[in-house]
Amino acid sequence: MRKLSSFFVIALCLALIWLLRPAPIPGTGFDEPPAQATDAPGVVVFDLVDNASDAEIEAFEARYGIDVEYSSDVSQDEALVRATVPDARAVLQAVAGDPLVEVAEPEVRFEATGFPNDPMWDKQWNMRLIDAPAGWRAGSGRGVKVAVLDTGVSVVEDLPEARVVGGKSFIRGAKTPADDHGHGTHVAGTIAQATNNAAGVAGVAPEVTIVPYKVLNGMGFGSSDGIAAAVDEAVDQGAQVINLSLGGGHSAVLHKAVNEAVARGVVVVAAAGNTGRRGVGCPGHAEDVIGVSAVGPDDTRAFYSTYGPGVEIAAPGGDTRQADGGVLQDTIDGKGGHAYRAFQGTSMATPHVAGAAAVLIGMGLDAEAATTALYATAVDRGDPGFDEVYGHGRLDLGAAVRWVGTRHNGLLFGLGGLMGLALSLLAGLRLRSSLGVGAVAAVTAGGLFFLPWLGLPPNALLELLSRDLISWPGFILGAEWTHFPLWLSALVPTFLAFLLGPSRLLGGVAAGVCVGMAAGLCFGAAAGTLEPWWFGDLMGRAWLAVNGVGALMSALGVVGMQKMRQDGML
Ligand SMILES: [Ca+2]
Ligand SMILES: [Ca+2]
Ligand SMILES: [Ca+2]
Repeated sequence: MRKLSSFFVIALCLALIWLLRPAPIPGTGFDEPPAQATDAPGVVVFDLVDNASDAEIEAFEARYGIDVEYSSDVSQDEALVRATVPDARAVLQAVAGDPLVEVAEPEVRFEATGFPNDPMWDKQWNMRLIDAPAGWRAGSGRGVKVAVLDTGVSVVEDLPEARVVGGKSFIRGAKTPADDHGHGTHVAGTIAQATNNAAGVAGVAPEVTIVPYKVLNGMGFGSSDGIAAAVDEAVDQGAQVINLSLGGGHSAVLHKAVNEAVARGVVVVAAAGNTGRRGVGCPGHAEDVIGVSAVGPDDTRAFYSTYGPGVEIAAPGGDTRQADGGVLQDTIDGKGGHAYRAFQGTSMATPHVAGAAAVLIGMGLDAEAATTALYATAVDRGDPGFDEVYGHGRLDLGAAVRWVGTRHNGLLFGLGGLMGLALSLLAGLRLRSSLGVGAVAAVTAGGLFFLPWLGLPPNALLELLSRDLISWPGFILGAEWTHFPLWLSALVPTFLAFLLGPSRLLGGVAAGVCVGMAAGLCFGAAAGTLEPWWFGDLMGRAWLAVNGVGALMSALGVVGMQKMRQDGML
């Protein structure tokens, strides 16, 4: 019976972890897709089986009709070689499965620049102000559809074709949603500019898909019914965020369209306007539409920004009167080419918010939760609290991402606590002991995640205590140690179980740590948030799951010992 219920607990906890797993939480690095080979001539790099003999390498060359050389004069032991080939993709396909080849890839160019390597990054004060790099660490809005309703969007050097998909023109005479003005492409660039591609500038959410809807003509004008129709269409096509860097007099038709979009779970973001006065235009004034006012490089309201009821948040719109004070993105130059242009306006502020919302949605939040996170973490500017000029405050994507991370720890805290309590109660421990095990498990799994909210002066110890035990090596030794496989295993829990399990005082603590670690490991396996070294994704998850169950077994052992002690059998 005891055995049966123990297995039942394990199954229940694992099912809970799987069901409650949230969206992936940011990893520690910028997750670049692997380099793609083209069928053009190029250099292919092969990591051959270590200490491959000269004869083996010569046979390899003969097999594929290529001529390899060592990558450097010390590469012989690692058998790292390179070859210039006429068709890189064909060669890579041909060598796939060759027992001599450990890894093969097209040569990847690296530069000795910082991150990101976009050469004009230093002019992007706006991206630094909102902490856009935090968004890149959080997945860059991968897989999220952002509809840009504007003058159209054209593919330019720093906005690759793969990022701009589908769309439609609602302007008579314009067959496609291509841009014939420059405004829409610039706006799309702020959201999705190719980032860390060693060209041009960066964007807030470079992995999103931009769906362009041309609702403004080449002069920058459009009509309320065309815009309303495009809003409906964008929602029908599955857009999760709609960017409206436009505004005008009140339109009941447009008002209804945006309200319906929000009701259907879409984040709708609109510019407050550029009148410099009080009185937000339509559709930004709509209650459920995120109205965006603009700040300049000094982080105060830009001189042109409209304010008043309807503004929910502020974001960088720039001030081109100052040197490098505008918002710099890639757009069409009107002569068939492209140019990096600095614009200003609430139109430029709006896509920062749309991109930030897309990053949060990409982390697994729904529209409402993403909006809440943006509001809750905006940096308060102007009058204390909510005000008509900055709304909830100025956008801070870094704070929003961290806020979501805290929620992740909060969830693990609850899960770990529940598992510890259930396990102990089902094993027959008294309520008081069970609560103790649950409490230790909760803190182990989620850390004292609420500490940052207490308003204490920041210090490293508080930060450490606010983290889950699994992330401690990453915090103490450096981010890469977060994924050290021997820590992400049942090793420490099992050791603790043996060492402290028999102790009357510390047995419960050991059981709690085991359960907390088990919760963290199983959660990592389910959500894919932990990536142990040496393993691929699937093997890594299997490692975490097996070790999570192992840690749980250790916990069961300790709890069993405690029960025997309780019954006077030990
Ligand atoms: Ca770029
Ligand atoms: Ca509003
Ligand atoms: Ca304020």
